[in-house]
Amino acid sequence: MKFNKLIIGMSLTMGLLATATAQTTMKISISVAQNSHQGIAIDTFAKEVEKRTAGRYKIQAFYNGSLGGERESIESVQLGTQELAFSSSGPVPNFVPETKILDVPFLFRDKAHARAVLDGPIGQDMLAKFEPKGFKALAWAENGFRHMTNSKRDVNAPADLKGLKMRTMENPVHIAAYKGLGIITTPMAFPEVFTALQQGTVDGQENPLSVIMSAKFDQVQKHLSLTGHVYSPCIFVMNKAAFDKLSAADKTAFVEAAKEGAKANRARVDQDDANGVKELRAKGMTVIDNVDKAKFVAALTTVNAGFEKDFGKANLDRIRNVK
Ligand code: EAX
Repeated sequence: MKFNKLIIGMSLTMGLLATATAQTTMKISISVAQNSHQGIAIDTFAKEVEKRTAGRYKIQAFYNGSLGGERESIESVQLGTQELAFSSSGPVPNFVPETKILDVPFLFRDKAHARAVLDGPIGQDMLAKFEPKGFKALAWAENGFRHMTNSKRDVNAPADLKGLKMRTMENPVHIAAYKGLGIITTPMAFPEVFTALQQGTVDGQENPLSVIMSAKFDQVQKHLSLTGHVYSPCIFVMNKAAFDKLSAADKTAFVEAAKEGAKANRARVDQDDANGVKELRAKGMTVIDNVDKAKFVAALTTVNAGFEKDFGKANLDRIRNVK
C-alpha cells in the first residue's frame, strides 16, 4: 500500500515536472538574410517570446527564403504548416485585400508618417482584418522606402524607365503603378531575384536600401536611384488557431515580443538608410540621390486616379492627413 502510494506520488511529480519543462517550438521565416533589418526583427521576437514565456515557447527562425518566398510562407501560416512569418506587405493583398491601400506610391511623406499610421487607429484596425482570413497579425514593422536599381542606365526621371524590364513583387498595386511608369513588369518571388538579375532575365528591381544591401544586389546591379516611390510595410503574422490556443498571458507575450521585434527592425532600417548610399557607392554602384520625385508623381496621375476610385479618396486622405 505504502509502496503504491510512493509510485503514484512519483509519477505525479514526474508528470508535473514534464509539464513544467514542456517546450513548444514554433517556426518563423523571412525571405532575406539573417544579417538584415528582418533578421533582427525575428531574432528579437524569438528572444523576447522565450524570455516572456519562461522558455515554454521556442521560436525557430528560418532565413533566406529557406521555407519559401513571402507568398508561400504566408500561405503556410494560413494553413498552419508554419506558425509564424515575417513578410513585407507585398503579397499580403492576395490574402487580406484591405491591405492593398498601404502600397499606393507616394502615399507616405516619410517613415515617421508611415509608422504613425501603422501604429495608430488605421494600422491597428487593419490588423483586425487578418483574423477572418485565419491569421493573427501581431505587429507592423517595415522594409522602408523602396528605390529602383538596374543594370542598364541611370534613372533620373520616369522617361528613363521606359522599356526597362523590372522584377516586381506579386502585388497588384505595384504592378499597376510600375506599368504606368513605362516599366515592363515581371512579378517574381524574392528568392529568385538575385539569379534573375545576374542572368539578365530582368534588368532591374526595386527595394529599400536595407534589402538591397542584405541581398547584395550591388553585385549584380550598377545603377541605383533614390526614388522612394513606395513605402514597404512588413508584418508579423501568426496562424490564428495557434494563437488562439495560447493562454491570455502568453498571447500578450507574443504581441509584446512582436512589438519589440518591430522596434529593433525600425532602428536597423534607420541605420541602413543612414549608411546605405555610402556603402553601396563604395561597392561600385552609381547612386542618383537627387531624383525629381514630382516628375514621378506626375507620371502616375492616371494610375493614381484609378487608385482614388478603387480605394476611395476619403480613405487615402485619411492616411495622408495623419500627422
Ligand atoms: O521583404 O520581395 C521583395 O522585394 C521584398 O521587399 C523582400 O522580400 C523583403
